[in-house]
Amino acid sequence: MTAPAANIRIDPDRLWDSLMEMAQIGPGVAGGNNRQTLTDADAEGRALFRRWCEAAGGTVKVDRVGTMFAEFPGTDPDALPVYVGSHLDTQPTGGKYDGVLGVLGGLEVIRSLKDLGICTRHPIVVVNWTNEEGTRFAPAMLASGVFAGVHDLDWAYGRTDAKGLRFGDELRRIGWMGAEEVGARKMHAYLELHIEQGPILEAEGKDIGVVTHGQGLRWIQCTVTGKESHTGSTPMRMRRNAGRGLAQITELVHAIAMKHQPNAVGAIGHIDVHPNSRNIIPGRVVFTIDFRSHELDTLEAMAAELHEKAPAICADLGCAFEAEVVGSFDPPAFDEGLVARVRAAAKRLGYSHMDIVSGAGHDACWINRVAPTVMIMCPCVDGLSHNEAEEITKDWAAAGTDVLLHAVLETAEIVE
Ligand code: HGY
Ligand code: MN
Ligand code: MN
Repeated sequence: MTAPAANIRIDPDRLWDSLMEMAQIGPGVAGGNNRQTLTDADAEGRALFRRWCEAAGGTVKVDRVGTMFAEFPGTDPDALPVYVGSHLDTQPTGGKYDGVLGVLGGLEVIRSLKDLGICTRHPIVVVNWTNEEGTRFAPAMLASGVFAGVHDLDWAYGRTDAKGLRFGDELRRIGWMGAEEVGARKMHAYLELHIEQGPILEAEGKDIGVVTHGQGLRWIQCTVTGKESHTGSTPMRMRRNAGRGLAQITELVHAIAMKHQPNAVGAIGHIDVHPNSRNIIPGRVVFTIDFRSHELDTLEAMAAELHEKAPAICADLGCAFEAEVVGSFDPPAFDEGLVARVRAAAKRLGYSHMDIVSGAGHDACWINRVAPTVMIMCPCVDGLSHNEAEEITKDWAAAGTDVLLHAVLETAEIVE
């Protein structure tokens, strides 16, 4: 493949302006975003993205889980398209760049090709995957999981949020349930630009992360059932306090992760206490454990220890314990040829770079099962993400998108 000349670059100001304009939609309360999947804010962000893609000459198609595919033709209509993208949905206290940089970076690649008058043999498609975050409707990466054949469409439609609203009903309500069969598309390659969401690149002074692997993940939803009773008049020896089960399992999760350092991680981020009244002993606590490691045997050992020890902890407290795996994927290794191409692009462009394993999960982790896939990362300030204070610099955004541009051009083949 012909490598693009080093002076082929994107327009950093246009990219940054697009990021800031999208950030106006579904604003948070502290400078970030709350544009959760299948909310009216999500619908508004989708409409803006569609307008931008159509203005750039694209045709936007939507599949049955609402994923958006903005198609830009190549010179060879029979060539499989090169896909670039990520997600526009955010956490409830999310940042302006998680996912959004990958979608709008993909659009910036298209806009730059038009500016530069560059054509490619393969078509290029910019993707916005529905519900990457999994915070409103578990699991994370739901739409890309259906696309990759990991989840069944009807199972996805039946996922419910904390209010009992169904994914399929909410998708229809916001008007983004498309007709296209999910997963029918074949890809020549998939490339995803994403902020690191961790501290490594900034600490090492690197502009670019060449992502060789992702961490595997296990989301284990636990239910501890004790007995609601009066916090004042129930003798301590008679209590069946589900809250103590949560407290002891929280410490168990931490201890299990600390056994597998330096890479394994474990925490509990989602907790529902019932009835959550100041003067009632918790009768039921539902919470989700998030274990991750880039080593499959470590991941499986952490989950096994939890399943072995948690029931005994709860039995000692007079409580019942149930567990359900609500999210799971094994550590992905990305396409070696594409990884080498990303590394060479960073070098050609003069950007400092290093190989890295993605700590967070991404749609690329599922798409890696059905197409040659690679990720490109840029640093974020203090490694902070899933926090409204998430920040990156314009230079970091531009560097990552320049590398994406070059990797896409080599993969889609420039037509002289
Ligand atoms: O959970 C994750 O790793 C991703 O940010 N959804
Ligand atoms: Mn993300
Ligand atoms: Mn995220």
